[in-house]
This record gives sequence, C-alpha cells and structure tokens, in this order.
Amino acid sequence: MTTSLRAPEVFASACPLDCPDACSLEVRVEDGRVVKVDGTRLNPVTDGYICSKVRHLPEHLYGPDRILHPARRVGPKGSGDFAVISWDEALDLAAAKMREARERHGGEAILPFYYGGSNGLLTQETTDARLFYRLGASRLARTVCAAATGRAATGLYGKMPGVAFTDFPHARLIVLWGVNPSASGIHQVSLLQEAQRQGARLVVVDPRRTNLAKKADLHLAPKPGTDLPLALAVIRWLFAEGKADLDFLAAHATGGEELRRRAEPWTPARAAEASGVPAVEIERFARLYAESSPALVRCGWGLERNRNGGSAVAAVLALPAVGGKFGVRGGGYVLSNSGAFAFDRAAAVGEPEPSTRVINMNRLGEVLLERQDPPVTVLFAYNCNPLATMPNQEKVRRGLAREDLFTIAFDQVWTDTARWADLVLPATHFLEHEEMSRGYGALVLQRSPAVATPAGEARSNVEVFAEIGRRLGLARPGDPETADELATALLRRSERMRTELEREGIASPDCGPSPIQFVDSFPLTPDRRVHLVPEALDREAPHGLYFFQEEPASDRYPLALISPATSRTISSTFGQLVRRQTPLEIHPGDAAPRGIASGDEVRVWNDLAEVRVKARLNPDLKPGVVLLPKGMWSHNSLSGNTANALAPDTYTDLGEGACFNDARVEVTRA
Ligand SMILES: Nc1nc2c(c(=O)[nH]1)N[C@H]1C(S)=C(S)[C@@H](COP(=O)(O)OP(=O)(O)OC[C@H]3O[C@@H](n4cnc5c(=O)[nH]c(N)nc54)[C@H](O)[C@@H]3O)O[C@H]1N2
Ligand SMILES: Nc1nc2c(c(=O)[nH]1)N[C@H]1C(S)=C(S)[C@@H](COP(=O)(O)OP(=O)(O)OC[C@H]3O[C@@H](n4cnc5c(=O)[nH]c(N)nc54)[C@H](O)[C@@H]3O)O[C@H]1N2
Ligand code: SF4
Ligand SMILES: [Mo]
Repeated sequence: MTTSLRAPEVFASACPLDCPDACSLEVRVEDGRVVKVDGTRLNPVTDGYICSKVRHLPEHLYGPDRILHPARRVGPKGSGDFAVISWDEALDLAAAKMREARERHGGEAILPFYYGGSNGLLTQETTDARLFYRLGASRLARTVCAAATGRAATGLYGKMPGVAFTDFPHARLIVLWGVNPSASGIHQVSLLQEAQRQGARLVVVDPRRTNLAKKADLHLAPKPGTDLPLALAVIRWLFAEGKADLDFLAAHATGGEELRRRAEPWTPARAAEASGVPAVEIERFARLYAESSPALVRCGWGLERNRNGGSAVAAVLALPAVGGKFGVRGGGYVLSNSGAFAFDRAAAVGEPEPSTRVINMNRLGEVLLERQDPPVTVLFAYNCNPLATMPNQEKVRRGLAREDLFTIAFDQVWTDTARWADLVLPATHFLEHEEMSRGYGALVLQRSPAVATPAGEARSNVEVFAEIGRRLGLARPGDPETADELATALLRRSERMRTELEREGIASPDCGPSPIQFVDSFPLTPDRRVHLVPEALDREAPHGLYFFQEEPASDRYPLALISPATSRTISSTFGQLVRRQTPLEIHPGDAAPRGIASGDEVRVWNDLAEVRVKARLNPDLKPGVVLLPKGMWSHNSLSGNTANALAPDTYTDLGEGACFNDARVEVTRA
C-alpha cells in the first residue's frame, strides 16, 4: 500500500516536445512525483489521447539514467567516470572556464550548442541567448532540421500559416509528401482516416511503403533525393494540359512563367528516369491533383534531408499555387506553422544579437577538429544531444575527445554526449519547471506550469543561464529572469494572446485556429504574393533554384541509407529507454545477392565509418534503400555508432541544412 503525504492532484499541462501535435495534457501528481500523464481535448488535435512515449514519462523522469546532481569528469574523456559536485562548484567552474576562454582567445572561443530540447518557448533563446550574446560567444546556425524547408517556405510564402490539421476532413485529396505521421505526428493519422471515410483520396510520396502508403490510393516511391524532378514534372503537366490556374498566378504570384520554363525539361519520362517513379504514375498523380478540390499537400521533412532538399520543397510548395488550390477550407498546404505566432523574442532576450562568427551545427566535428581562429575551447551543449544527432558522428566524437576542449552538457539524462563531457549539469523536465509551448503543426499556444518537484538537484535552463551570467558579472538590473517575466516579455505585443492564455489556458495565433489560405492567411512576403522563383533563393542554390543535382551513389556505395523518425524516440530523446539493438532494414532483393538473412550481423559502411548491426529484411522499402532510424544511441548498435556516423556533413542546396539521407553505403555480412 502506498501512503500519500499530500492528496494526489491533477493539473492541466501541454507537451512542448519536438512534435507537431502539441498535445494538451492532464498530469496526476502524488507527493510531488508525476504518476500519470494523459491527453485532454483542450487542444482539439489531441482529442483526448497521447503517444506512448509521453504516457510513459515517469520512466524518463525517475529512471536510472536521470542526471540528479552536477558532476565533474574524473576519468579519461568518454570513460563515463564522474564525481558529484555541488551546484556552487559547478557554476563557478562553468563561469571560470568561460572567463578563461574569453580572456585567452576572445568570446568566440565559446560555442553554445542547442536544438530540439524540450522545444518549449522559455527554455531556449531567453536567458541563454542573453548570456552568450553578452559574452560575445560564437553564434550557432541551427540547421540540423528544417533549414531547407524553412528557406523554401520563407522565400515562396514568407512562412504563411498552413491548413489546420483539424481541417483535413474537408479535403477531397490529401498528399503526404515526405512525411510519416504514423511515427512523427500520430494525431494526424485519425484526421486522415476521417478524411478518407468522408471520401478523400490519399497519395503518399515516400521511398518506403509506410502504413499510410498501404492505405493510400496511390503510392509514389521516389529514390531518396529525387522529389524535385517529380514535382517539376507535375508542374509541367499542369501547365501543358491547361490545368494551371493562370488567373490565380496573375493576381497572387510572381515567377509563374519562369517556373514553367524551369519545369519544361521535366517530361514524365525524364522525371521517371531520375526518380524511379513510373511515368504513368506521375501523370496519374498530376491528373488526380488537378481534378480534386479541396486538395491538400501535407509536406514533411523527409524530402529536405538531401542535396536537393530546398528546391524540392520549393517545387512541392509551388503546386497549390500553380494548381489553384487555395481559397477553400482544406485546400492548400501545411508544412511548419512555427511562423504563425508573433512573439517578442528580443524583449525576452534583452540584449541585441552581436555580429560574432556563425558556426553551422552540421559541421560540429570539423569545427572542433580543424584549425579555427579562434579555436572553440568551450562547448556548451544543452537542449541537444549532438553526439547522437549531428552528421559525421565519428568526427564529432574525435572532437569531443580533444584534451584542450571543455565540454559542458546540460541535460536531463546521461546522454551519449553527457558521457563525453567534462562538466554535467542536471536539467529539469517540462513538468518540473514552468514552460510555454506553441505547436509547429497544431495552431495552439499553451502553458505548462511547474507541477512536480525537480528530480534530485535539477534546475531549469532559465535559472542556470541567469545564474552563470551573474557569476560572470553580466547580469543587469531589469533583466527578465523568471518564467513569468519571460512569458510577459514574449507576449508583449499580443494582449489578445495573453488574455486568451490566461482565461482559457490556450490561445490561437492571429490567423485564428483554422485559417483558409488566401482568405484568412496570406503570404508574409513584402508584397503579399507568392514568389515562385524568389531571387534570393535563386542566388543561394549552388546552380540556381530548381536545379537537380544528380545521385551521389557510386559503384562502391550503391545503397541509399535513410534515417527517418520512429515512434520510440523523439530524435534521440527517450533513447535511454530503448535498450534493444536496432536492426538495419534492407529489401530482400538487396539482401539476397549479399547473402544476408534476417538476424545476420552486418557491416554498413562508407568512407566515413562502419556501423555493425543486425539485419532485418523489409519488403516495404524501395530496392536500393536501406534504413537505420534517427535517434539511435550508441547502445543500440553493436559497434557503438549509428546512422549519423555514415551521414555526410554536406549541405542542402538552400539553408545549409543536414543531408542525412544522402548517406550512401555498402552492406556486407560481418
Ligand atoms: N515519434 C516521433 N515524432 C517526431 C520525431 C521523432 O523522432 N519521433 N521527430 C520530430 C521532428 S524533430 C521532426 S523534424 C519531424 C519529422 O517528421 P517527418 O516529416 O515525418 O520526417 P522523417 O521522419 O525524417 O521522414 C518522413 C518520411 O520521409 C521519407 N523519406 C526519406 N527520404 C525521402 C525523400 O528523399 N523523399 C521523400 N518523399 N520521402 C523521403 C521517410 O521514409 C519517412 O517515411 O517529426 C517530429 N515528430
Ligand atoms: N540520422 C539522422 N539524424 C538526425 C535526423 C535525421 O533525420 N537522421 N534528424 C534531425 C532532426 S529532425 C532533429 S530536430 C535533430 C534533433 O537533435 P537534438 O537537438 O539533439 O534533439 P534530441 O535528440 O531530442 O535531444 C534533445 C536533448 O535535450 C534535452 N532536454 C530536453 N529539455 C531540456 C531542458 O529543458 N533543458 C536542457 N538543458 N535539456 C533539455 C533532452 O533530454 C535531450 O537529450 O536531430 C537530427 N538528427
Ligand atoms: S510527443 Fe507529440 S503525440 Fe506525444 S504527447 Fe507530445 S505532442 Fe502529443
Ligand atoms: Mo526535426
């Protein structure tokens, strides 16, 4: 029998994790500990249920891998030997190392490194940014995800808010392009099913036959990195068959003629050759798209993670403009809705951004290993597990092993990165500190109060960065420092959102909870038009926008390795709970000539690294494509490294994003 000191309490909360659904939650707390987490209906997308990862949150919060105290490395780098120290010692040490780096080499020797984290609004780019700006630290180009999609969406539409998930059932055709909601946003699946029940047709564009592809009316399986010719062929078809909406283009777009010219060479036959999708299927898709209304493109992130990613996303986002699909509920596109909310980030930071050097996070290994002026001597990783999630993992590991580098890892659990750090700081979880979260899919802003007692001595980002600032003499009177002060600063420009949030616990962006594109939401470009061939993007792409860069496979490395999201982790978050080995998925047609059977140990290798794992035959993959998921930890493979060790640190054509799915490999039996 359990004896409760305090009566159990139930709190309303919201999930800020890096997931488009932004669930509204109900959290049961006993004696300061979270005992149960479930979904509510406050955010209509949640519809009363949540994923199993967050339902099992107590295992993450109170499991053996939770970091409970600050700790200092006592063994060799990477040995995992640490001794507990007090917060006072830890903060003094962090401050001393940063002061020393700045005195010796200048502030740019300090590199803050952060990305997915909890994805909450208060725990990144608030007191942390203030500290690093005032130190004159290097700035980070946060490009590991959504860099190419972000550039394309900004260039074409100024990040216009997209169709609400809850409007899926209004569509007659839904195209899932490079997105797998069964893993990466489960609430979209029931809304898609509802749309199908109401007669909508479903098209899936994905190199593997996902669960949703099995239920689709049409599944196009391009080779990874070839969505661009596919989308251009559809655009060409729309113009050639007189199905382009020339009136819409004249009234609301620029660059229509130029786009048509660039799409012209992409006949279905030529696109078929480049993408591996039969020409008849391309035409069938084009006709279906032209004839359906409302037609919705749900564009994901799977198509951006390669050399052609930016142009591919731009071409996909051009479809609803060329096809005239806007202006009706359920028609248009949805990608990221992160731009839908107007926050006063500058007020929360309270310090202008300096013009210090910018370091691209995808090149972390190179930056740590190759001569830089000044060198990076302090790496401060928080909201991020770079050893598990950045490309060119072996280089990152060698960088972390550098004796003259001082690495601080600030996290909730003993990640692969934390094990290589010199100083480890315990972070609170979103139920242990006050957080505010906005969906980047669901169009909602919510608060999640601190409802549980922090595990061990864990402290929040907001608190820790403010305290380091004080120790370095960088704090100023009036700096917003508490969660409340930061929330007020962020919402300074929107009285409406602030009152809605206070009164209802949830708020919509200015475009409302379910905007119709070109009725309630318009391009946020200066002239409010769609720019189909924006000059800035055309200049940025190495060979111009919509230029197709050929397949990087070679005779030595003929297989394309993709690493999509799974339902087990969110990026690498929760990976400590996945104890099993993760197999390499390979098509039976690729396994047979290599003498590989399910369960065999295999070597997956290229010039960057070799990864040893078990094999699992998967007939749903496109032949020539192999799969190791994203988010694996070193304990999930036999060799202690993952898909990221095989991923090049090259850049996407727009936004200098990561090219995980440009990994080309050979697989042999071990
Ligand atoms: N459970 C869970 N949810 C998550 C995440 C997670 O890790 N786990 N991650 C979150 C984050 S950070 C993000 S960015 C999103 C990502 O979510 P998604 O947009 O779904 O992105 P991915 O999982 O990278 O890939 C989606 C699909 O693209 C396919 N794909 C791979 N290469 C190509 C290609 O070249 N062309 C096309 N058309 N398809 C391709 C893959 O097979 C995969 O099925 O999900 C978020 N939600
Ligand atoms: N092979 C391959 N790799 C990929 C991708 C891929 O497609 N293929 N996709 C990439 C994508 S889409 C993304 S978004 C990146 C994400 O990569 P990361 O930014 O590394 O994200 P996570 O792996 O979720 O790690 C976030 C860490 O932040 C910690 N954290 C959470 N909340 C807090 C907090 O309040 N304070 C502090 N201090 N820490 C906190 C979590 O415990 C976790 O360890 O990974 C990329 N990596
Ligand atoms: S991770 Fe996604 S599905 Fe799971 S609770 Fe959070 S928002 Fe909902
Ligand atoms: Mo991401």
